[in-house]
Amino acid sequence: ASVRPEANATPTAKPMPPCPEMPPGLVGRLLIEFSSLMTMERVQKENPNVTQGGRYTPPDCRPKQKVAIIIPFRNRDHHLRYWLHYLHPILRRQKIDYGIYIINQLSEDTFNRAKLLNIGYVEALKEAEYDCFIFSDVDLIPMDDRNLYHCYDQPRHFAIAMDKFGFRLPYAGYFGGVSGLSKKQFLKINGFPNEYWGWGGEDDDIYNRITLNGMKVSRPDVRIGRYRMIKHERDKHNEPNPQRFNKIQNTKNTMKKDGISSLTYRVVQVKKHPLYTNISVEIGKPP
Ligand code: UDH
Repeated sequence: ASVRPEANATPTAKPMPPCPEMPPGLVGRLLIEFSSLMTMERVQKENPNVTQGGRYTPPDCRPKQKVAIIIPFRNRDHHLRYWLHYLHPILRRQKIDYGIYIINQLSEDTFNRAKLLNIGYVEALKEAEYDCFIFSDVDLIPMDDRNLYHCYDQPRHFAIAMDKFGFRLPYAGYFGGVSGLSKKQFLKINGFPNEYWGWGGEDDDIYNRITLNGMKVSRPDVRIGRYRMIKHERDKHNEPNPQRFNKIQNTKNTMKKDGISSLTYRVVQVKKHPLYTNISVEIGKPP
């Protein structure tokens, strides 16, 4: 009897090329709008190849990195549907191996963006061996798919040209909106600060951590790093933090003790949805 050679081959033995630096399926500039009706059913239908919990791996090439995308969240379901609608197809064209993690702050106490991002880092690592972490606000959509969502030699700032700032960097040390650090870069700065309650300052503290630790922020070309923000009013319980100006003067002293090394929180629920993993957490409140 003849044995066909492929009968013995396991699917993983199939030779796959490494993913290209600039995937050929990218389209460049994108039309982004927030007026059409967006339902979760629609977004799910558009993305049948995303697996439970919002995971995806390119079927035809070997990605170099495994990317966890972390979104700080509370009460923004409407924005999340748009984010998923736009980002899943972009990430697929970019040939990224990724998982989407929504870190949902429970209770009505003051919001704490950077602490939620730290939690996302820890919780994503419990799920898979991620080596790259991209931290994105839920209301920011890239307008060009050449802005590749992976990690770089230096900490990356992606959202450099937002519509609300006239498609320019608002100031040289701006690191807000969407950023990305490798595991090594993240640990070098002891993660992000946990002690910025309310709006503002935490992104500047992260920028300080990066430069104080001898790293430099890397950015895309200004024609590519363009973003649309979904317009919204200020949320309740995320008022501007009046302490932020003082705190960002002290990063050098605070970063060693305040960060991933001092993070405490309680996970209340981990729920895998078709297009994302929702992690609901109790993070306490300001002292
Ligand atoms: N976020 C939530 N829920 C909240 C607060 C913040 O999910 O209640 C997350 C969300 O991912 C958001 C990010 O934290 O994108 C940053 O918060 P933000 O969008 O409030 O910050 P931004 O600087 O806006 O974009 C500040 C308020 C602007 C008010 C303008 C009124 N015209």
